[in-house]
Amino acid sequence: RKKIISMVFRKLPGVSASGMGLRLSQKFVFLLFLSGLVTLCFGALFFLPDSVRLKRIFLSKTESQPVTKALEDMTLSRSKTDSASKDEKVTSSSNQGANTDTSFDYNKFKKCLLKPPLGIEHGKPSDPQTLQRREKVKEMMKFAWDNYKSFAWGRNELRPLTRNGHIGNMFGGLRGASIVDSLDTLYIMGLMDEYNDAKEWVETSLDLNSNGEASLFEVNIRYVGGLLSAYYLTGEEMFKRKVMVLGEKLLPAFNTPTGIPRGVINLGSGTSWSWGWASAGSSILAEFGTLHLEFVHLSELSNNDIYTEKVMNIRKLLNKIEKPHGLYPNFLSPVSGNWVQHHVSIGGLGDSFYEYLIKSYLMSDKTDEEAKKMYYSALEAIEANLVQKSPGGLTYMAEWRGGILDHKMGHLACFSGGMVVIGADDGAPEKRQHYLDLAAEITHTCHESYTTKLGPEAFRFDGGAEATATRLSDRYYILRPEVIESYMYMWRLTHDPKYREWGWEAVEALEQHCRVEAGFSGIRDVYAQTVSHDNMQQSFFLSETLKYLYLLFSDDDLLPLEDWVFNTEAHPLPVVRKSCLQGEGGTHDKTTSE
Ligand code: DMJ
Repeated sequence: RKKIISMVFRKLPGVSASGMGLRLSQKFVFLLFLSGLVTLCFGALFFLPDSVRLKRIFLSKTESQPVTKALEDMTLSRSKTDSASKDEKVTSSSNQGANTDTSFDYNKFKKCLLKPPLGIEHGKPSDPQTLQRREKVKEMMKFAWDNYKSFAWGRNELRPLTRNGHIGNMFGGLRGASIVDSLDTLYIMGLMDEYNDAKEWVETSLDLNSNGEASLFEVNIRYVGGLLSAYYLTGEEMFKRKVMVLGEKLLPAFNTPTGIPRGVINLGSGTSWSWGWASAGSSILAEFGTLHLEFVHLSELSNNDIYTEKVMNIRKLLNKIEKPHGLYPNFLSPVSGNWVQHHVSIGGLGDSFYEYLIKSYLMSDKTDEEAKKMYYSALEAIEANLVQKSPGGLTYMAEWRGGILDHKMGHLACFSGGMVVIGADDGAPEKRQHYLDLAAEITHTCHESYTTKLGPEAFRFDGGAEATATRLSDRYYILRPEVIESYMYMWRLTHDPKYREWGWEAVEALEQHCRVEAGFSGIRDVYAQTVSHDNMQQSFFLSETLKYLYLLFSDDDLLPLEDWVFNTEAHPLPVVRKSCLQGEGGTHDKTTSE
């Protein structure tokens, strides 16, 4: 420091070499220099990309808003129960004195459902064969769960061959992904002992004070989605308290120049950044575009608009930005708000963004006209640019790279049969039949890719290939749900029995190829004669694959589509009936409620 000061003085003209005057001016100049330095340092910190905490302290009142409102709610609901866990107690102490009752009225919510609330008897099929198939799926769930409980309890996933747990690095130190992902599946299947074990674990052991690097998308779809649906299905306040604490921890990810969140967030510090593999620090369409359903419900439960504002801001930007041929590329800069690459896909990196547009419309009780408009225009652009017919007559969705088509479809893209069919009714009347046909054709293509009754990660339509994986690296199957998901929606909306038959083929194949002594495992090559297991029971197998199979063999009154939309991890979230919730409540025949 001395060196710097003397350098500064040496350059200052007019400073006398001796006496009082010199000491005073030296002090003055020194103070001036020091204050300049401090200002510079603070300024620089604000412009660092991850200066989230500083911004929180010094800027915007809206950043602190969720804390107060969400906690008001929690404080009030906590007075009804004394089982709040450590993480909730810590935050509640900062909210002494909140006294406005903003808590969500669960009973009113139940009255606003069109079909009566849940009971485990719902959906029981009268036909004995279907019932037997449904029981089989329930047995598979119990088997997967029991093994997870025996060998991996509290870890994120089960490794069924080595009989141990897997933690991974997607959830920022959060544990028990398989437990949170399974809550609603166990509940709707009536596996009540298992559900109660899961609930107790969430209550006593789900520690939200973790400090690791999490995928915003994965934590949102699995943990936030799982806790929200557990709350809505059961009315257990504990799930609501947990999800509000977690929801708030995700908010700093939106502190970017555009409000488009980055992909990775440290749940402890709130610092966020982009995936190293995402080009030029971009955010991924399927990640920032798959928050809407959960965030709207976080606002509903907390009576705080901040969550809805965050996702509506994303939508505003997407609406404004120019889209090549009406398409949405997969990479967007959270700094400039511009597309980074022109790669468009209905599979990985793009998929659930489109899904959430139509589901936002449906979940809003068909009032969200903007989501509706965006969905049907996106679908039109997809049809014009991506939908193809193979020489063998199979309809598929190719990928688009700056105008050049890659004739490949991922397993992930097979959800789109289900997406197109749930949106068929609300499109232009003259398009209704067309959408039903398109959904059926895509689902048929995906079924064709299941040549060994399970299908590869990606299949191609070039060089003579017809829905087959031509590369060894594309031949794995990791217990993914998308094809079965489309069977379930196609069944619900057409009641064509072939979808139940196709679902049953998948059950038999899962039993034959993926069931091992201690759980279910993915396989490395769906075409190989001798099976090679990947030693992983993914949490989405319990959350999605088995749930969709169970629903496929259930009657339509189990989670009726008039009342529920499924998030992209198959967690059911209720349709928000604003006028009913704000009024007297009660849309269904009260004699059948409870
Ligand atoms: C799930 O986590 C979700 O379905 C997500 O949208 C895509 N990937 C997996 C299942 O394949």
